[in-house]
Amino acid sequence: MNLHVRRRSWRRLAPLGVGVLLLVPAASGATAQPLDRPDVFGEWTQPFEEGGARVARCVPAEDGTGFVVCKPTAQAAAVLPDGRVFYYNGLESWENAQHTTFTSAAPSSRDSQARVLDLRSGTPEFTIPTPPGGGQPNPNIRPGHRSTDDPAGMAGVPGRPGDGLVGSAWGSLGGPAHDPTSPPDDTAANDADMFCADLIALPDGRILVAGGTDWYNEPALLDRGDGDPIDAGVGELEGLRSARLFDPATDSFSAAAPMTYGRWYPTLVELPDGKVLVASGVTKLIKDTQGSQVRRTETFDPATNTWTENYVGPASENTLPLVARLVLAPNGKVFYPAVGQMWGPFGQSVDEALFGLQQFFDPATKTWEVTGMAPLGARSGASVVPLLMAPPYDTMSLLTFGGTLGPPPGADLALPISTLTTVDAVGDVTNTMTGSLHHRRWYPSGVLLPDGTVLGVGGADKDEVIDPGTEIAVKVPEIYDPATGQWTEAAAHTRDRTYHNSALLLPDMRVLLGGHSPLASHYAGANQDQGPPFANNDKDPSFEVWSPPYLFRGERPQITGAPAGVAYGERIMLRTPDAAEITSVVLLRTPSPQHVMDPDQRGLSLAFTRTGPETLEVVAPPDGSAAPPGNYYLVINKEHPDGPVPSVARIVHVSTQSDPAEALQPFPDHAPAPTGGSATPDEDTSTAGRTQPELAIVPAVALAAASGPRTKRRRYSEHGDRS
Ligand SMILES: [Cu+2]
Repeated sequence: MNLHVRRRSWRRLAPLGVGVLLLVPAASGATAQPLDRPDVFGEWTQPFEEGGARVARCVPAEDGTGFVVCKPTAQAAAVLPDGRVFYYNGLESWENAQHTTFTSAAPSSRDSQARVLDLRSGTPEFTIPTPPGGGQPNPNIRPGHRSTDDPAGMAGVPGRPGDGLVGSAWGSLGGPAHDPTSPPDDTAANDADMFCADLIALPDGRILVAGGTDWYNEPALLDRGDGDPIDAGVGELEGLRSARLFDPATDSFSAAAPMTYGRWYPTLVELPDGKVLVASGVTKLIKDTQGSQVRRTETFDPATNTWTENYVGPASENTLPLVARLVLAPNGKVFYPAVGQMWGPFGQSVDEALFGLQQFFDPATKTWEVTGMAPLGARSGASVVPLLMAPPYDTMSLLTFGGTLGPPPGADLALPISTLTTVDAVGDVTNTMTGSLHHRRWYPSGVLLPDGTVLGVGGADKDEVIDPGTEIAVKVPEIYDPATGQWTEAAAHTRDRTYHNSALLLPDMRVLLGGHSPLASHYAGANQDQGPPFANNDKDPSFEVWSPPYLFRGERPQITGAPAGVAYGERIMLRTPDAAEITSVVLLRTPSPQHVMDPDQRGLSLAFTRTGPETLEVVAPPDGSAAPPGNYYLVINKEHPDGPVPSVARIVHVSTQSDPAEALQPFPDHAPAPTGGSATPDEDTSTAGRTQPELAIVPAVALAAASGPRTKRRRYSEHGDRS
């Protein structure tokens, strides 16, 4: 079968009830074409959400505040060792804000609610963890304290060494350290927000959530929480020192030790020994007077529940943007490719010109080293995805796509630029251009797929933090093929997925797309949907699942035996009735993205030999630099003329320890995409958004129900060309 799709035109039909667009071939085709081509574009499920469409998205709160409580959206998410999905909200309770964001968002905000989504049965099920907000309020709060009680803390200066440029300069002059914040003892409901923390899967499968937000007005002039008719003051988001651990065995949170530095929008990345590095983040976002983000890193040891500050001298400090993209490189050092989120607001730094420098952090020496200026300088809101690595894992290529250019405040318009940055085992770094996106997009998610291609999905055409509401959602995902260096479009998803979207590879090798928590249009309080021509900036708690084209190439291979624990360098035996047809064996780290950043995302193709009609001998990764310890998807790919066909994953634990027990397979072989569930209706009310070209494919059953053709035409050529 040849997947070469010749030039053709398509006609789009009217939306179904929930706004799904349909795609049918033009009547002018010489031969009848299939109505949908999931083997080329993949296929999305209908959106579904907690409680379904029959449960209102927002209901009155029971606490007597007059607030509403809304279903959380997956701003951050992680696949758990049992195959379920942990997620939590962003901008919780902004539906209750009044007036402008800058005066009312902070007192209206509440701690983000977490959920666990279970798709293993094929029907979405949702669980509420204990406590739902994760806990661990700002440890800097003193009882009865008002911000004005500590003017130096409220001013944010001088601070302490490492808090920022000012604190470090002050410390070098010998000045006495002073806490850079003065958080008020206001409502306790928003002192522990996981929003703007980073999350990471520890080697044992627990999820560490470090940092986050304490919301308050500073000064607070009027406060509904104190009985005043309105909120008035100047909003502040204090970066939390707090850290929490989510245990999937009990669906509950517990305290982790707090960090030394408060961090809002930090980055967590796992090191070769299973410890976790934290970098960047800011102590106070809005009235930041430190002149930069936190300049020192800390390392978390899960075995002792302790953070250790990494400081041996000035070379231990660095200036990085918010949510700086970091990745563990083949040389065992942490690489910063000069990508982050440049516009907070106000994530500016006085030395932000240095954000364009590519650098390594060496965990052994605890120092930074610059490798050079990134050719395009600093990039904001782009996605960074390591391509599949091959033995001996001495080279890693990072695909960086989308985003905007320039240090803060950066540009407004997103770009279609894609680059490859290659880092090798001796620390050499090279940068090259690769194929451009078809849709320029800020804030796309990037998902490495088991066939080595990368899904770029979601985002908007502008940096919507600059003027929220003016963005246009990009609903057509794209697939990058490293073999050709080209992107091809995929089937469009239904809902806007702009700021705070998240996309994860599920154990069945489908992609879960969720999250959409944009800022209020023009920072104008709760009235998030201001109607056309501006985008509907309501949050969206729904999910959609994409079945990639490789699931429409016939029977999938099966893993019938795999060890639960894989030790570095060992040879393991896999059982599969498809041994003769297996072309690759891959390991993919279980995902944990937030703010379209997953520093631990990585995939390794493993060397293997066929040792029998139903057995493969597979060579495990050599060490923690190639594969940091933790849970991975183990997947086998079967040969097919149109491209590899992956199995459903076994979840294996990679570390220094073997475990011959049978590895868990959370999803059954040959399971269809999840069915059941529904979502409250939503629509993009931006004028431009409604007229943007779209390509969407839905199952034939929905197609049969369609009526009322629309006549918009669009031409496509050579989709999915793999010849
Ligand atoms: Cu954010």
